[in-house]
Amino acid sequence: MQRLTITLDDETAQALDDHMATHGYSNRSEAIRDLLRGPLRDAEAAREPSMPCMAVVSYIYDHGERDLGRRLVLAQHEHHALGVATLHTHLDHDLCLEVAVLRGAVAEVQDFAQALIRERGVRFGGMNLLPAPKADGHDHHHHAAAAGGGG
Ligand code: NI
Repeated sequence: MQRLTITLDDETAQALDDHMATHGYSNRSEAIRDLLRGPLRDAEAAREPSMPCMAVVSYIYDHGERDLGRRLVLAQHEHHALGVATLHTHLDHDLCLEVAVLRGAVAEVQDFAQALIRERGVRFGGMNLLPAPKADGHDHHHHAAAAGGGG
């Protein structure tokens, strides 16, 4: 363990306290540790650009703004090899929330995710990088046979 002293502006400190209250944290160290883990894991993954990974990219956008809905669909088709699934929900008359699950090399997945998030008009974009399951994890055919078939 190392002991660090950090300085936060009032607004950030208040946001941290609110976050702690919402999520039931009783000490600041624990809350800050959990907040840092995701970004640090992403940063670590980014150092291995060829490593296979999964990513969950989420963003809100106004589908009518400068043809944004169409542009996002085109971008996804251009990167279809990275796409695993997309969830789209219409939040109101104008706003859509999309969650895209991607799989591929870290560098490609990050480039595509950044491109989606940076499209003009996209709001609240965020990405989580997750390690991809190992391809040699287990034998699917053996697994299916043991379970009595069914694929
Ligand atoms: Ni929509």
